[in-house]
Amino acid sequence: MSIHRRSFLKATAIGVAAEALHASRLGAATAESAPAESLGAGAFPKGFWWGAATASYQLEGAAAIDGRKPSIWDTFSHTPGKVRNGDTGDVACDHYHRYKDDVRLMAELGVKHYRFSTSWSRVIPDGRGAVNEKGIDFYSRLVDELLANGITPHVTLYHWDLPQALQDRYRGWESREVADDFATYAGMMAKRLGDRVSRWMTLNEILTFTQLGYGVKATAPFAPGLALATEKERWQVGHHALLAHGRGCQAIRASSPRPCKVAIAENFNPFVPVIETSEHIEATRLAFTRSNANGAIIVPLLTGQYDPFWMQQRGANAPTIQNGDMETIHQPLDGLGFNVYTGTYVRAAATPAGYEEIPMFDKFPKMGTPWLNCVPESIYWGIRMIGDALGQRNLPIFISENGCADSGPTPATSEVQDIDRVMYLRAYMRQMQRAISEGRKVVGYFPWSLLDNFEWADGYATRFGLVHVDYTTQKRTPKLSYRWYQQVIRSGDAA
Ligand code: PNW
Repeated sequence: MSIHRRSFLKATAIGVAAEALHASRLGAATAESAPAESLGAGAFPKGFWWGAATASYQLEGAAAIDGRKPSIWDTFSHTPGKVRNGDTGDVACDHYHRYKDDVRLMAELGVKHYRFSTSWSRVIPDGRGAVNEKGIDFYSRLVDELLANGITPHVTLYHWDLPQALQDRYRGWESREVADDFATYAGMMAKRLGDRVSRWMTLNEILTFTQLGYGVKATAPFAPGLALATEKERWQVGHHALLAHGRGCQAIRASSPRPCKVAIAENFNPFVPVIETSEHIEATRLAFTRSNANGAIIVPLLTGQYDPFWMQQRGANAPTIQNGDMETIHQPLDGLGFNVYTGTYVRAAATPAGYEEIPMFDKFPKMGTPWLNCVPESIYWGIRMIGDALGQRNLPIFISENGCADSGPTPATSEVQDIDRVMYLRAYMRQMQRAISEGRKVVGYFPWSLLDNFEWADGYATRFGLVHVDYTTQKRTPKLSYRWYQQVIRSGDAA
């Protein structure tokens, strides 16, 4: 086994020399120092994707440059009172102009895979119709820069920044028409970049952008910030997003000049058994399919049917499904992106659903931001339940996002000692490795995020980056977690 090969190598003179060479190249350790950071027993599969993730509106900036028109997030962030401190994505990390520096940061980190999203309103400014060549050109240059640095692009086509023109035309995701417009956009991107990009994701986190964008009364936290009157309308919006995913998959495959792989990035709720006994594991399995978060999205995506228990519970509030919709939604997938931050503990209970969620409390350990309860087992159980609850044991899963906000001080001049993030990532990665060691098909890991960036309604005050960004000077400073992850990649690749 490769792990044996590695311990053997280390015991030899050649091994020591190789370690020293590695160390001096990275400049972070000496020949005498301890072996590179290891996540414990068990090797990572050969060719495991070590990556990093970002999204267009959160880092690009250049909001009104080279023909880009507003998205719903431009409108929302410019509406007083919607985003903390009145922050907007107008400049963000100015990645549009600094992408070469950022690719260099990735190369130094050692990642061979990069997940980013394309801004629909940069490439089709009115949402439908004319293509903006300057917008395409930016992504084309970015892809070339990545490839020149040995980094594989993984492109997400929708990370919440719908062209405002489509919101104005037919109220965005409230209309079925959005599925056709998304498919046209997705097909166009596959056609234009598909000679160099072969890994696609359709949408990011359907439940988040539909329920938080259209479904929270009074203080709607996410764009477009419309509180729809009924629960049925909210689930209908989700249904339209599922349709857009299905139509998008078809369009990508039909338009790509080369064979390509299509996935989606979802933050299904990774329920965790309170104690790992068979009764609580069974409760976890029930929660996994029956809960609101999963029954409405991941279940139909992967099985072609809304969860029957979930449908029955919705009653008259269930979404309206037209003939052929479920077939459209249920496209074969080449992989599943799992965005994982936190989880919900469950136990067996004599309730109609057969389980009970354990409520979280204020003092439960949290990471940097109030919603982020530290639940490392969530990554293990999420991966496991895609197999055990949905029968998808052969579907390759990659962690498309995992990370936390800083909770300590973030000095702008010296390295940020984000020991909290290191603790968090180490704990989650070990749980991912547990799943791998049990034979679950986990093919990659993309921490969120490469850089501090525009954290939606939290603005710039909440920082998720491995690299600190000083928004006044745009200076990038790798944090301790960046150095740590560099060592993990090195040790993972060597194993
Ligand atoms: C993700 N939750 O959203 C998004 O994909 C990123 O754009 C975002 O920056 C990142 O997480 C950090 O927030 C989430 O409530 C939103 O569990 C909410 C949750 C999880 C992820």
